[in-house]
Amino acid sequence: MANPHLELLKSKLDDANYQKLAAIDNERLHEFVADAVQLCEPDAVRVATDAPEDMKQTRQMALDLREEKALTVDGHTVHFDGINDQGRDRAATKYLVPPGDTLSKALNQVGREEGLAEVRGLLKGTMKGRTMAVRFLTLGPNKSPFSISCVECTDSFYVSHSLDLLYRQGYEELKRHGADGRFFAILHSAGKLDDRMISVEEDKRRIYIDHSVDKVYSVNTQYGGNTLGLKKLALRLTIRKADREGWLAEHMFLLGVQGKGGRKTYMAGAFPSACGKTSTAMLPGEKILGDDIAYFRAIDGRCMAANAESGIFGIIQNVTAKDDPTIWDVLHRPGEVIFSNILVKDSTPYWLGMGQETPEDGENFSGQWHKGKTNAKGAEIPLAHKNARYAVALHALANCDPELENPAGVELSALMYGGRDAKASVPCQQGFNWQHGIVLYGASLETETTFATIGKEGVPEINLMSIQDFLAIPLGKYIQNNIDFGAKFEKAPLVFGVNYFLRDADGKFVNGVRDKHVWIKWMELRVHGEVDAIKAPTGLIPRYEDLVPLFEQTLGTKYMEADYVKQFTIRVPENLAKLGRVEAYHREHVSGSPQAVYETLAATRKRLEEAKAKHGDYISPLDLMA
Ligand code: GTP
Ligand code: SPV
Ligand code: MN
Repeated sequence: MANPHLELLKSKLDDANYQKLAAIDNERLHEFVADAVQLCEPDAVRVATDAPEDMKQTRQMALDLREEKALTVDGHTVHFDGINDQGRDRAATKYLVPPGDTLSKALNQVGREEGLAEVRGLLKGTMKGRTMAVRFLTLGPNKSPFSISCVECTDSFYVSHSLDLLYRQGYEELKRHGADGRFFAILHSAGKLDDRMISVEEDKRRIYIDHSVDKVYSVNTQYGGNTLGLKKLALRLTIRKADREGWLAEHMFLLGVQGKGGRKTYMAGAFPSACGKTSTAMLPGEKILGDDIAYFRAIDGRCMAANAESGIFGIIQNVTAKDDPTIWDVLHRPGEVIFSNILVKDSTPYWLGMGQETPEDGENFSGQWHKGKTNAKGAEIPLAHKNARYAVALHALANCDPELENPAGVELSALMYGGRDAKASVPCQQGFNWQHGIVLYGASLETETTFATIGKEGVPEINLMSIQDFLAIPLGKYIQNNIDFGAKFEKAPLVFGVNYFLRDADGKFVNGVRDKHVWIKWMELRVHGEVDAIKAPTGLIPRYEDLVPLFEQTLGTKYMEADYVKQFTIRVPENLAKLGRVEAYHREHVSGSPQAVYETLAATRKRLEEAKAKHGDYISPLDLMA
């Protein structure tokens, strides 16, 4: 046997599992798995192929190991993460930077040698007494220009089971590529577990991105965002690959918007974590194609888009029968669903804001829970975590777009950026052109931190294009790539800025949660050139008379002019203050930020000041029409 890694694998694996690895002619694969075995020392290794029996066995292992428990509805299970392991851990996530290489200082990083020694030290022997799963999955549709092979080794069968719901099987795909097959490698261990099967060494949680060799390490954590290798761990590697190859990997949903005469218009949208991607992608009556990660490629002069994933790891808080009928249905009927960090009572799941009565006790992320229970700091523990989630395959949704597996992707007509901006941006506006929208709505995105990451909630921050947590290339380069991408098309997608979180002087949201559907319908008409818009200093805003019928048709409500004025008034001081913060951020943190950013910010400031001289600090959209 020429390959020493295969020899090692042969000595450690039973024959059936060994044969599955040996059948793939790829030395790097054998090296990766052999290294994982030697480092983590599992008692057994289970290699899953694309076979349905393997998927069934993975799910059964998660139950047998008590990483998941069955719920009443057939196919439903629950998994709990540790009380302090309920979101992505930004502080513990670092890039391993090889000597001589540099990354923007806004990115968390450590020297490669030092980081490798640390994380590999933490992984040493972690799988003793356990089984390691070897998983083959693909990002993007199979057999397509978008496909990226991934291999994850993990000792968590909850993680392994979740991967089956969220991604496409990729064993045959990698086998087909053979010796030429490149793949992203992810090694995860939940580390030491307590008797509830929960990772206990939270101070030793590490998520290290070894981008120079397309590999990620994750240890002492179970929360999906820190452990599902194909989600945000691989996204960091994908962004580098996209940068090298001239395409874009984005933190965006993909939606097929239904229009006149049966036409379908595809839109994408970037919102920071817990800021509205899933909620927008699931709008009733439209077609969902993706809710978290999208790839864009220029193919034959057209902007083609595909979903990196094929499932949803979605926030369950505030999912109600009334506002979210499609997912509500999936969460109540038989079929595979993994609930995480919800409340369970009598094998039934409950969550915050579900619009119905909830029990006073049960099991949740803190263990046995009762109303009034407090945590170590004396604060009351809610019945479920705000970041409690569900994992389901997209095809379980009645309105899943039929193009999900189309290897060519779909043609994109519009994209949007939005965050939690309480003060400045209007609910919906269109950029004057591609570059203007990319800079003013994407590269200027200011938002508030949310429960999706560990740490304080509600802290304002700049989050470039809603993707800053995952950027693995210099920030300025990333912005320039986005600007350049639009120039590849004769007709670039329209770029919109939205804000679902604008508040009035009393701190109340000025929009209802369903209003976003109207903005989407307005954008659809803009794409087809069927409505006019008003030129405001920050972009093109909708006319009242165009929104009235859209509110009527989409939501069955009467849209009042006073509401329109309140929502679309241009708040000059707030916008100027925001521009100041954005510019200071770019100057200080975004090395190499494109000149176009500074020019666009300056031009916007000038337009705001001129409008202010004419109309005052708060400009009614009705005044701009004149
Ligand atoms: P990740 O999965 O973390 O990337 O987040 P996401 O962008 O998919 O977030 P999601 O759509 O699940 O929204 C998260 C939160 O925003 C939920 O708690 C929603 O209730 C809230 N939300 C969504 N839309 C609106 C809205 O229009 N108004 C308000 N006030 N809240 C909203
Ligand atoms: C996010 O935090 O943006 C998510 C959930 O979509 S996860 O990345 O899995 O934590
Ligand atoms: Mn996300």
